[in-house]
Amino acid sequence: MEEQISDSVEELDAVIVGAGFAGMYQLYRLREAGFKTRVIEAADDVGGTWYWNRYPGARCDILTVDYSYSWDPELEKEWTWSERYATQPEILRYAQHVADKHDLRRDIQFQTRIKRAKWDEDAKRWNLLTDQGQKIAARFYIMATGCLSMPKVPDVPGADQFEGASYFTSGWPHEGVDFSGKRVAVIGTGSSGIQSIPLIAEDAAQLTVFQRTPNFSFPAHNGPVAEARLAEYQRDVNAYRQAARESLIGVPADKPSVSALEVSEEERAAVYEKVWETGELAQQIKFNDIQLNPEANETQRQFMHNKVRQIVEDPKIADLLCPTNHYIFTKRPCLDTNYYQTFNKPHVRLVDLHTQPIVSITRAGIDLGGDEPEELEFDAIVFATGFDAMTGAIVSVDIAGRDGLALRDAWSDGPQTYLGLMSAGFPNLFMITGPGSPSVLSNMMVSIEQHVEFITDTLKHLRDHGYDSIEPTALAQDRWVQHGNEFADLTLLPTANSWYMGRNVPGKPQVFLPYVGGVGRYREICDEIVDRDFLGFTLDGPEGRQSNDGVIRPVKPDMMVTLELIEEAGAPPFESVPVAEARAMAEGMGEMFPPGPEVGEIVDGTLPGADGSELEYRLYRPASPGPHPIVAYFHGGGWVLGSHSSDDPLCRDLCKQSNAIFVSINYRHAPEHRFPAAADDGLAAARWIAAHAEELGGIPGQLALAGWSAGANIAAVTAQQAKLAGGPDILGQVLLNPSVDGAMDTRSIRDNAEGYTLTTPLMTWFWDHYCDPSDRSNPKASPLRAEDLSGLPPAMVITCEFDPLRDEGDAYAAALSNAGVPVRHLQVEGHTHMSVSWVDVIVSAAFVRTEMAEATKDFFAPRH
Ligand code: N01
Repeated sequence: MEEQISDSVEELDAVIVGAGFAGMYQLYRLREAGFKTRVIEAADDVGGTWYWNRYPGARCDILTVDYSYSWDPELEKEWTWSERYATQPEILRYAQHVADKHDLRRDIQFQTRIKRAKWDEDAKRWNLLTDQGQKIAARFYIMATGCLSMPKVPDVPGADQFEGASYFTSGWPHEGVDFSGKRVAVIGTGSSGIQSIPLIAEDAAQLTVFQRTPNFSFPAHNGPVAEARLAEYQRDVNAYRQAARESLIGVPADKPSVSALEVSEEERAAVYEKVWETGELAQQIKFNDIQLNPEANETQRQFMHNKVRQIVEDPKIADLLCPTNHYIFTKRPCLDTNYYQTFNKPHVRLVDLHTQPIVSITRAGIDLGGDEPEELEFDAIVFATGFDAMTGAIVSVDIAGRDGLALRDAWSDGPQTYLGLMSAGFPNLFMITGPGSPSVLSNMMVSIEQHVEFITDTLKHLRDHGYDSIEPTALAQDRWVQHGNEFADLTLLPTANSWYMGRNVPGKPQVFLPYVGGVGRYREICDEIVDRDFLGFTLDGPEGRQSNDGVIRPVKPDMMVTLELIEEAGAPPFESVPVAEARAMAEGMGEMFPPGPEVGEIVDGTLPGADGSELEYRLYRPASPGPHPIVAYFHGGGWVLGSHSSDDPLCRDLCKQSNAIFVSINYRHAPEHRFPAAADDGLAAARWIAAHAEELGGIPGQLALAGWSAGANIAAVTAQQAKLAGGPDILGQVLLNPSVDGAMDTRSIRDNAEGYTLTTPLMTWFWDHYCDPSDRSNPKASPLRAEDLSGLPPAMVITCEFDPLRDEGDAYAAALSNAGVPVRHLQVEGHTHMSVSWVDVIVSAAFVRTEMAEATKDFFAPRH
């Protein structure tokens, strides 16, 4: 009520909401750094999720040695966990111990909630109002509200009519609940249900479990922490913690490098059995494609089904407990103690809500519909129905940012954040483990500590440099959201009806909420942003404004991961070894890539080159009945590497998609055959193919050219030479990342010739092998230098944002167009010189090949 609102305004540097592990550590750090800080907490003590979730069986599902603070070395020594997975009371005692030890409670205001938060642009402060009517003005407002703290409103009709006792796992009575002799219903079989059901079954006279979706659950094998694990940890605690920080999910674990489909069924079964026995979620993923490939995923899913069928005696119940509507690991898997065994007990019943849906909760119990309607009576109903995850607690506060923009509105289509830490339009508002950060896909302790340290260092930086506000730029934020979505879309994760996707809350926008790139990579990104002078942030203060707009990690995630793998492999650069060795290396690498799609037929043959020598070719024929148009294709490899078969996957894909024959030519290579051998072979091959179209299965007169990189150079030169020579007739040219100018003096070379495989030394090596400096301005080497481009065949030119050759390709597309040549120019965002050629590896570039195929079809059957 208005009259209860205080007139006075308390001034603080920072207000933190929430006294869980995030808020406690944030308070410790900010206080230590000299910021006047207060934590506002709704509960009457610390602990956050561990304060509220007191249901029977509540434990962590990450080993507690991992799920503990690493920032206090004394604490590491003085606290010993009694079990691998500590119970909720023990974890709460740990939180209380930390609060005592560091005297945190003196700066925590309990039993208080923030009701409203409004940004004051003039004062550069947040004006906060608590539910106690208290006004606080704080420069920084930090939401440490947890990812799973806002219980989902039960969307079961009649929930408020029930006259028996109702309990929520997310807000369990502190005094506990005695279920002995009671008829108990549990709705929900997520982690909370799966942990509590076995213990409730021990007490209750009857237990009925209402299951909408079965979950995957591994046995926790709880007990004392394994000696080996403890020894690994104690040997060098700091190294262990560092390994966790650099890992994928915040727990030290080997990175899987083998596909589940690469090993035999027996080997796979042995691996799954072994990880099942570990009882650790963090060790379950041992193959690199489990979260990417449905077929690979199916192997572990089947293993899990078999386990359930071995444990559960009634085959019908076992079937119901086997998840079939989502892939394993696309929902948070559970850890249990005797969950499946519980269904062998005679007083425990499983109701499948798909065949017997809940019609209503009634005064006496639950009415079921479907084929077998029933009216069931209960003394107690337990709702284990989950949370409005990741965004619920943040948008539940009335937050108004710059120009009164409501956070709720800004996020109406899903959370808009930069790094899951801040949101544009809401200066100085931080979220710890917010949506867009690894958060719930990681060991929360590791992610919490990283965010707390990032925020603390940022606040210190602002103070030290005279800034009083910080906010992400719209561009940086949009591209971060895009990056997160693209990363998630590479995996199977968005396919499930999970709370990760917001699908458990009716009406919630469906976007993948956490960042799937992993904690190690994410940490590197955050560090790089700071190193690059707060890239993507605007810092403002009385002494000036710094807006370092830009995009972090703009390369598409699949390309980014592939580049990282290449770097880790540490192969020597091609130009550092003799040519023969470089060719062997290139061939070996090619063999590691997926083969590309099936085509109708592949035929190897020879044709005469410009000097009369025999050139090998490989012909790719579509599966459809012929004859087909023909594309003469020139492979990449800088005129030095590669052969008629080295772009096999690309040729197969283009052949299949364009329904044209592709003839890939092994033109003569440098340094054995220097300029203009390859260029001359291009024309010779085109002529021969035109003359022999019929016997190749082609349609006479239907010939186009295509090439990639140096091969696109040959294709472009061949088109020019054919024009000058008056034939053969070329109907079109597809130039993928063409090398068209030996001057090597463009911005894209300066920007992209490091870190994206095609480097300046390598390009120089190629050019030097291919031709003398004096020849480089010859249009037969640098087709961009041709004086007259008019009358050339229609072209499709593809250039990629992170290709050093981008600018020369763009220039060639523009020059062709200016000369009146019909040009389709595709400028591909977020990709590199290699992206389009790596078929079935860089899936985000697959659309480019489809466009290339469409253009090819158009050459042969113009639509206009
Ligand atoms: O919630 P959930 P949770 N009618 O959303 C069902 C963490 N956690 O509290 O799957 C009928 O997973 C719902 O069905 P469906 C952990 O990250 C950790 O169990 O939507 N059923 C589902 O079965 C976890 O993932 C630990 O079809 C309804 C269940 O309720 C996260 O918290 C322990 C329904 C909800 O499962 C959330 O777990 C506990 C309806 N109207 C939790 N609405 C540790 O071990 C929902 N359901 C650390």
